[in-house]
Amino acid sequence: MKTLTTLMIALMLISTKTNAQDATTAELKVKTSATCDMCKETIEKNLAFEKGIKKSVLDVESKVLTVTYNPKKITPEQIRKAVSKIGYDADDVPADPKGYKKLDECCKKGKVCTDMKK
Ligand SMILES: [Cu+2]
Repeated sequence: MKTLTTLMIALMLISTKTNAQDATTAELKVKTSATCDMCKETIEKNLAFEKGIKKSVLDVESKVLTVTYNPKKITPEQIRKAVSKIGYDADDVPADPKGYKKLDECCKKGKVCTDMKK
């Protein structure tokens, strides 16, 4: 019985430690309306200035933006809003018209940059 108690305490300590590490780092995947490498650059650069965001990587192919962030400093809603402000859809948050207007012509929805180069 004593062994079991010791084991349980040990397990509790281990899980507390893991939780403490996870508390400042979380990952969020956001579906965006990005279309090309320029969109990728725009989004990643802009998000780098956002407080609480540690890293953001956009996969152009799937349009999914993976954000590594500190949940104590920023919420998923705020991250989606930040992406919208840049001019892109973020999951169910539509692109902010002001940000969208500033985007390069080829980065606007429904357009493909490779078509513009032809
Ligand atoms: Cu683009």
